[in-house]
Amino acid sequence: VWANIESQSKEHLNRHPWGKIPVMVTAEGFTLYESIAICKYLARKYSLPLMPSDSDPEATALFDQAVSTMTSYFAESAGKIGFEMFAKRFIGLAPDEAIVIDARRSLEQFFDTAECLLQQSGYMAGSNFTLVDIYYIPLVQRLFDCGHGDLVTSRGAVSVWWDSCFKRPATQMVVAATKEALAAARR
Ligand SMILES: N[C@@H](CCC(=O)N[C@@H](CS)C(=O)NCC(=O)O)C(=O)O
Repeated sequence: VWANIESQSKEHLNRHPWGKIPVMVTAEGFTLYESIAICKYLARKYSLPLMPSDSDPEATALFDQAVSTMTSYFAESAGKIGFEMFAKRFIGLAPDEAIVIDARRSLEQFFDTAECLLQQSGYMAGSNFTLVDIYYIPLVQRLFDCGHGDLVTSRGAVSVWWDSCFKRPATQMVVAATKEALAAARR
């Protein structure tokens, strides 16, 4: 519903030519869309210790590699499960089971590889919590909401990684705010 009405309004398309969310507009009128770009901008602007310094090319390359890994091998499948099992419910449509099964198969493979990497590194872009871990949080939370949390809890290092992301106060605030927004949408 939102996609058809709100996101295609002229006002929103001026902010985001593809009619998606999120998009941010600062008090000074600087407009930016694409969640990865927005997070990087905020981390740079406020000097948050969430990504390597530009003066370290190798660390920056490994960070970029982890961002690309997330977008290429995780986000699409996790997004499909979220869309089929969560978003569609709000517009009264049933999930397409074949899409869910296929996406889950891809995620099994993704988390098998992530398990090996996380056993060595602890976090998605190395040994520190970074923006890349933050990029995963909403979609992993959505997998739990959709009954696919076992993809995470059945794997030791993935589970430890998720617990350390989930227990962070900022994550807890986002989870609580999301629950509140969903309850309001259902009322
Ligand atoms: N790559 C974009 C994805 C944007 C996106 O697909 N947003 C979804 C919500 S999570 C949306 O706006 N859906 C409404 C639509 O497709 O019309 C980002 O990370 O910002």
